[in-house]
Amino acid sequence: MKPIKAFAAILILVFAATAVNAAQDFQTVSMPGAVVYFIQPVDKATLKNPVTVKFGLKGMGVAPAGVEKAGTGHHHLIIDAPLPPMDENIINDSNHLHFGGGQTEVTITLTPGEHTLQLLLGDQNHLPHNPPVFSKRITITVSD
Ligand SMILES: [Cu+2]
Repeated sequence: MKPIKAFAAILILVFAATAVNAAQDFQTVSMPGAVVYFIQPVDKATLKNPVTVKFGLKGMGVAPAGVEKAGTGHHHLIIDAPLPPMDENIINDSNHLHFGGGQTEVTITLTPGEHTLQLLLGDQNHLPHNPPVFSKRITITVSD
């Protein structure tokens, strides 16, 4: 490798490492061992509308959006979508519901058929924690 190319490669590496650190710097640190999970429904459940979803959280606390308090966050319910980027504010749409008031359950109406649900904790700025705290993705069937 010619010296100029080696220098360019080093610059790119330094820039990439800085970018990774920057992403971690603005994220709220999660508590070690924190777990978010569904109290209900259970995975592979068949249900009728309306569907009540209850959010469980161990090892961290729930705080409303906008409240900066270490070891806390608020719930996001992801419906029929993959996990969003972990270093960006969680999108707010019909597939990504925010519970910025600190709610720990919701009752929703879904179209009949199969749906996936997943929980993702976000900090006061709707940003996933570092490391992120998300549940297993479950599948439910709505029968009516
Ligand atoms: Cu949010």
